[in-house]
Amino acid sequence: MADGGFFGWISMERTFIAIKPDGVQRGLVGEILQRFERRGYKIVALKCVQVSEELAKSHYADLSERPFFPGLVAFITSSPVVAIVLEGKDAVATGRTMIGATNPLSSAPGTIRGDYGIDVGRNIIHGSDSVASAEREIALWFAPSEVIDWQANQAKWIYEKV
Ligand code: IDP
Ligand code: MG
Repeated sequence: MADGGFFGWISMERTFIAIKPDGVQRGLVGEILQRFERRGYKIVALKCVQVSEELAKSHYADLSERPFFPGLVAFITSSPVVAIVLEGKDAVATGRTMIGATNPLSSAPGTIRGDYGIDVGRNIIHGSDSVASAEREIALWFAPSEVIDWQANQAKWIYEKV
């Protein structure tokens, strides 16, 4: 993987992205993937998942005491989710920037939630909020064999040093 070149303190990372049931039902999978691909992020894992209650509760364990938790679990298990691992420089924080604020009404136009969403409980997409969360979520959603190490031929046209 790239060492980051001049901006070497920004590391190559993996982040967990999930297109939620609303994004899948609304036919936004292609548009969302295209944004990340065009930016230069590499897809290293991808699958369609009918989420179990167990997986939903584990994924959102930090929010289990919140009043909206039952509704969130019901929503995320209601219809398929597209689960993705993206790899690239600063993938976690830049992924969150591209996704936008939790409440779509507060998300800037140009972000995924700012372009496609209105209600907080229908905000289209999940993205890991830290490198530690990304590691936990990738391990929760994917078997190690489902996450692929591969070299993108275009890497040298995206990064100054590869
Ligand atoms: P994030 O997805 O931007 O990281 P979190 O605070 O981690 O936001 O919340 C996880 C998810 O829980 C949100 O994306 C949203 O789907 C849902 N959620 C958060 N706050 C609310 C709320 O106040 N009402 C309903 N759903 C909420
Ligand atoms: Mg979160």
